[in-house]
Amino acid sequence: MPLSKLYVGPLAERIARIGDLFAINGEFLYGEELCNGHINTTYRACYRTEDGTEERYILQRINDYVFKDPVMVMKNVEKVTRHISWKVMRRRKNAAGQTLTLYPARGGRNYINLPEEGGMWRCYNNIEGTHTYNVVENTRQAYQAGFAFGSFQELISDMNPEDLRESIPDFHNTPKRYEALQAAVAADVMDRVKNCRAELDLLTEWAPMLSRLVDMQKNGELPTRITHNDTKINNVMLDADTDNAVCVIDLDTVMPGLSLYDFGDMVRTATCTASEDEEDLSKVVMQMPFFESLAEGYLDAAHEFLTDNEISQLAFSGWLITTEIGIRFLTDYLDGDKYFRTEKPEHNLIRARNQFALARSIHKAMPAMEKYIARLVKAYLKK
Ligand code: GN1
Ligand code: MG
Repeated sequence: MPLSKLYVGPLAERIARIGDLFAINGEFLYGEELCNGHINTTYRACYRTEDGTEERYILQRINDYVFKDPVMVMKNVEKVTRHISWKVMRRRKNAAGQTLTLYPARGGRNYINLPEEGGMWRCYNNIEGTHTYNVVENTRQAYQAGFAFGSFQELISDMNPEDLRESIPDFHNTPKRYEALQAAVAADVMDRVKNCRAELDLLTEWAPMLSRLVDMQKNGELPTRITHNDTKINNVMLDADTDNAVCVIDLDTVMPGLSLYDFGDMVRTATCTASEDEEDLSKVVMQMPFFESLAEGYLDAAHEFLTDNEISQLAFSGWLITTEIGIRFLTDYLDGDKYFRTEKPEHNLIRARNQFALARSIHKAMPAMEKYIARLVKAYLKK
């Protein structure tokens, strides 16, 4: 992973201490921090087993500011990973369905609460021979990301959404996200509203479109499914040699939702080659060839179970989720940067501006995107 830092000293000691509580065999060699996500703390620990081979594991602390009920998160993750294992084993093939596996902790659960180490920890297998990309570089990666998340949805499409709980209520409820922004504007605790008038005006203009998907869900026009809800390009592991999709990660937000939330977040992160905090907004553009590959990969895996109504909103979901994440970054900026990890002043404002630029670009391309989807669907019907 590009951003990892290798540590020796107190951090390595900490990692060894936490790793020692899980069902890991062997002698601790080293640990490193993986700095990809905005939320959890993630370490990779390497052990030498008795037969001399090296094995790596992921140790992760669940951020309990973001996830108020970490046990609920773990129950959701357990159900989904076990269901996928069950299905992949029965099919005896790897339909991009290799899954994260939880290792038991001392005391018999798949997690352990360590108040002295900041809270709840869990341990996953490290998916070897793979890598991730923070931004998409070519259309092949876009196809593979679409295929990976489409396959993930297909693998869990026969689970009962009522078996999982909402670990973050209203996570993708865009109108509620907008209400939270308006509350942050009214409170203006950091005196920052003056820095984002243009963004707030833009959102006033867009506000009538924000409730489309939740309204369709309420009216029974879109089915509730179990979805991933955080389908950023860097949450899919690709084979290090071939870039074929191997496994999707970051399962903390698996919960009942709409398939369109997942597709929308892929459009946000797999069709633009600039990162989500790129400040040169001329680079923040949705690129049609990437969208085409992404849609093809996703529908290759998912077209059989998606409904016509879901398919009709694929392009729109890209605009909606990009706008929604922009709203969330802006809200956190106004709240004083409490939710997303920031690395520089105004980082959340920079991210919000970036997302609104991308949303504009998606909005402009929407007719072309819809046309392409229609063409793909027609081709499946002919097969
Ligand atoms: C957070 O932790 P990370 O980077 O995978 C966030 C997502 C946002 C994303 C924006 C639980 O995901 O919803 O889309 O940042 N996750 C949570 O980059 O809020
Ligand atoms: Mg995440």
